[in-house]
Amino acid sequence: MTPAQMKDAILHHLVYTLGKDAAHAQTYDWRMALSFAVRDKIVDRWFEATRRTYAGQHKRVYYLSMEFLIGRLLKDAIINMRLEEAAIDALQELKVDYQAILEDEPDAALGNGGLGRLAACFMESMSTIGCPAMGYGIRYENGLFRQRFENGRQVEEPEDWLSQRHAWEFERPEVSIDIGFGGHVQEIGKRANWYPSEMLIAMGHDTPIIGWRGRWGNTLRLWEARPMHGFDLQRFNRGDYAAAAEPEALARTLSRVLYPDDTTEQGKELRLKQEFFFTSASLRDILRRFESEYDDLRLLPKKAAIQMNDTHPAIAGPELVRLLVDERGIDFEEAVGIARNTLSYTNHTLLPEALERWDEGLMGRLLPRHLQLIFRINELHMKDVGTRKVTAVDDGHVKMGELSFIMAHRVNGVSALHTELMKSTVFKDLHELHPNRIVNETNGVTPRRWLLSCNPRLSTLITDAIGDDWVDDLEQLEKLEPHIDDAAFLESYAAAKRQNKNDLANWIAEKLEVGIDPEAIFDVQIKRIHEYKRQHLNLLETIAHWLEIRDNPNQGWVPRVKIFGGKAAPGYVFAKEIVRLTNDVAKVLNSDPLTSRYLKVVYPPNYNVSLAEKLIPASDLSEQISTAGKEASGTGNMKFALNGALTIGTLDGANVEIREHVKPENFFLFGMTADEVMERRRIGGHAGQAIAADPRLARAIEAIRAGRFSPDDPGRYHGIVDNLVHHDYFVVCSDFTDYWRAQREVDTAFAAPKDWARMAAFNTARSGWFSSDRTIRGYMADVWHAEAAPTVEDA
Ligand code: 26R
Repeated sequence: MTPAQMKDAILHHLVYTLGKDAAHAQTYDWRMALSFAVRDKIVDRWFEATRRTYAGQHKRVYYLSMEFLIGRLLKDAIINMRLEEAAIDALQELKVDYQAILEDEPDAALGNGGLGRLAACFMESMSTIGCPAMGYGIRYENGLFRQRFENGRQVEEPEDWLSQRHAWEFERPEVSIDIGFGGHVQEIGKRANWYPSEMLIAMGHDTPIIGWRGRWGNTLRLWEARPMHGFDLQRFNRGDYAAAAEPEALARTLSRVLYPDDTTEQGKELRLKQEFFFTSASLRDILRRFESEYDDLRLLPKKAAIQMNDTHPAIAGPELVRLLVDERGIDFEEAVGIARNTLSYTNHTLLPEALERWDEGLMGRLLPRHLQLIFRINELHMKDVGTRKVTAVDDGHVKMGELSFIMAHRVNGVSALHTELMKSTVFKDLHELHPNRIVNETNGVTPRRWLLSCNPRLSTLITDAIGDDWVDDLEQLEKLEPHIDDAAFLESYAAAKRQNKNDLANWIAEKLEVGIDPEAIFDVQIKRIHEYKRQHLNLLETIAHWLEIRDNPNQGWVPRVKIFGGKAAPGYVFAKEIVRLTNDVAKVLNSDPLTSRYLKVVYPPNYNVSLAEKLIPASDLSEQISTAGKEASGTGNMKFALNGALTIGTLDGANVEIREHVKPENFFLFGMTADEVMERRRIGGHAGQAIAADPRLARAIEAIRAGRFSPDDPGRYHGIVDNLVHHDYFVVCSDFTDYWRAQREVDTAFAAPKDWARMAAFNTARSGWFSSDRTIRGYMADVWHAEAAPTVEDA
């Protein structure tokens, strides 16, 4: 596409799709016009991919996920369609600011964190590879809440990304599926009829996901909940307007909000309803498509692979069995076999509070037929393996992890360490019974968004050095290794980082009114706020360091800016206190004339995908400091390493594999191993011992306790202090001393800029394995048994 053609396409959409003339168009209008112009190009590729999938009778992958944290889509689409030059030139002629247009797009925040962002990276990689696939989820009207700070405290506000027209989706009223809840079951022979007492409709909305160079496009189909019947006209005519609208409002609540809990189990009926709603709609859509092509349901596992992203779609097991048995007359045992060979399950956390369990009573009320089938599936499994030791139904609860395991032919962990821990802890018994079922598929990230698009300076440098094959074959980055010995290359590498840091410093000055020194170490911890991720360990080190600088302010300290980003679940009191403490610490440190040129803390609110895209390219140090054994993988850790930030981290999740790839000497390791953590917890008073042994730690805790960061309310953080001193389940105190040591090694290393640049460049060169393209190829080979289709020629 030439710039002139692009300009025509934009103007065409401006006038005929948006009904605006150029003289009156606002940023929003230009953004929509550009999006539609780009979308037109995508649609052609997308149709072609769909045609090829049908024509080649390829196996399809269905990725069922409660979350897709896709963020902004416009730049991604432009880059993958290779339309950047045309768009920039066209807009320049139209005198419209390209960057302002990109920034105008709201983030699609349909996820909480890692699990949802992984699903988004997977969608992009499947399209790049040409894996015929479809993502299925919920079209939340309100995505993850918007975070604001009020006197340092987190305030949540509804996020309303759909208050403007969404440029990328196509409404599919013809794809409307009825979903039932409640009611009763009538058994007739081996089958049963379920008569739900409540019905609503799931309507599809399709977003095309285009791969690199437009070679392939898949669909993300998100379900919107709609009422079966419109409003009640009788009631309306009687003047009872609220009651008339009630059934409609009730139905719509199912796709109203994304549950904002990152961990704590919410025994919420609405959540179970959401899970069944999107899972059932997706399965019925999948079967409908399958039956339009094939007439033997026993072929299903050959032609469809259905991935359950964590246990949120775990009801897929019993629902698929129900659809096969009750609605298609297949024998129960055979149906279980077909379902199991089609389904697979990814576990994303071993935290006990995040493993879903549903009360039998609730399940029986909402999904009476499914509860019956769960009992039968469980009995059949016990019969097959010849033991009653493991069970999916226990103590009046349905355990969704066990149910998923039993109903899947493959179960995977998301990093090597996490997979081993699955085998030895949560799924120990099931693993012994099914030793080939658990496999590892270490997570990855898409290099298109997380390098090419977010870090143009580094991307250009890389392409100048080794060509651009790295974009879809990221392990080509190893070709950078010889360049690392070239002083000119290293200098350019450092210069790109430096410019990224300047940009970020300017952005922070403008948005937060905090001045930061671009020469300082940009030390970044961005992720959901959680005790196991230990933002408070980072804060304790910050405070201890601050106190030490104050002791001796004229020594030549290596300047540092600590950047935090992340949201706390609204009901997670401890996490919210950490948010507030971070802001209180920032306030005191940033205004301390003795120390602020050496140490600052910034905490931009509302961390999300587009903020990550700004922060990661400008980072020097990546904080990956979770308690070993608790972070299943992490994916932010990979984005940082790829963009040349060095990691300070524990042997947890994918950190272990990152360290192996980038070499131990280019990674700041500290802390106990997962085994050591488990042992340390058994020692009574481990925290007290650690505090007694390290005066720096004792002083930092005392500063918080005495109210130095909350002088108007000295007791404000006694909860945090008591937890640290008396419980400290996440062994913050026991890891502090080694963390401190590693941080001082960071100072020393950073003071030698050439060596630092070499280490950073080495991280980039060795991060190729962490591409989600590699991860997807692993799933295709080991889990889905699917092959790529022949892709379309390059865009
Ligand atoms: C059940 C419900 C309350 C719930 C629990 C936990 C809902 C959502 C979650 C989020 C979890 C499971 C999550 O995001 N896990 C993260 O998955 C990433 C992708 O695999 C990992 O990198 C990351 O380590 C892990 O915490």
